[in-house]
Amino acid sequence: MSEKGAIFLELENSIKNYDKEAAIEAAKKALKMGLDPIEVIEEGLAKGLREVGTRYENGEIFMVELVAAAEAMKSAMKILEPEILKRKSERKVLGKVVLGTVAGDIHDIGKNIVASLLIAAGFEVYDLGTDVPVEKFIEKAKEVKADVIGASALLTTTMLVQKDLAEAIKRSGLDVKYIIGGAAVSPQWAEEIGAAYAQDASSAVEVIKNLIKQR
Ligand code: B1M
Repeated sequence: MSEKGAIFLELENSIKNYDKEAAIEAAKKALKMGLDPIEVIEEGLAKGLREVGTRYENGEIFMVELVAAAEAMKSAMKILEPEILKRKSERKVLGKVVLGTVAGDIHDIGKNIVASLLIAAGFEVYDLGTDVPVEKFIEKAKEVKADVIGASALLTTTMLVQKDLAEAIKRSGLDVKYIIGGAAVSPQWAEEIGAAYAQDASSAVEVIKNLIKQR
């Protein structure tokens, strides 16, 4: 196995073993090797976390392990995020994005990656956090004159809030584009509710750039 493959496996295993210290060490090592932090997340940490999610779904582990894996991932993210932001290249603001995880949903790891990549790409990001009610997205978008609203959802139940938000955006008369994402979401769902869609954080940046071009 290549050195790169080995470190990705180390990252993945640190999450599968719920081992925060190992995750931090592996993230530091990956950066020292000069690896792209996004690749480090997607090819290492996130793979481990999704595997832990599957174990949970199959009843092989309990909530306490799921939480421990998420904490290990978040600790490693703290090492990687400054590196992502350092890559901020463009000086002019590309647009304003109001971002959040919808009401009823507290998953924020993926949403935070989207936020970091958008900032690094030159967007002004207003991250409303998690469990964000529809009205709060609308209020903030009005206040900052946002170009784009982005809503993340990881649960099949909270996906429905993305639809409520689509309807609220229409009612508000705001001239704003809308993008959704998160593990529960499919392109078909996005089409059904009239939103743009991105499968991962890197494509979210590209899709949002294109949405802004259409304005
Ligand atoms: Co939760 N959880 N969880 N969980 N959790 C899932 C989502 C689940 C699929 C696990 C499973 O059973 N297999 C399942 C949902 C089932 C369903 O509805 N279909 C589930 C469940 C059931 C639950 C609880 C209900 C469990 C319980 O209490 N019994 C509970 C819900 C709490 C709530 O929100 N109200 C719960 C709680 C938790 C923790 C708190 C323990 C923790 C979250 C910690 C945190 O985020 N701060 C957690 C975790 C970690 C997961 C899994 C394992 C991993 C999620 C993650 O961070 N992935 C997850 C399993 C899975 O997703 N397969 C699971 C890594 C991350 C990088 O990927 O978030 O997909 P992701 O983000 C990607 C893309 O989706 C995209 O870009 C990101 C980067 O590439 N993206 C966007 C994300 N947002 C975007 C927005 C965009 C565009 C792209 O535009 C705006």
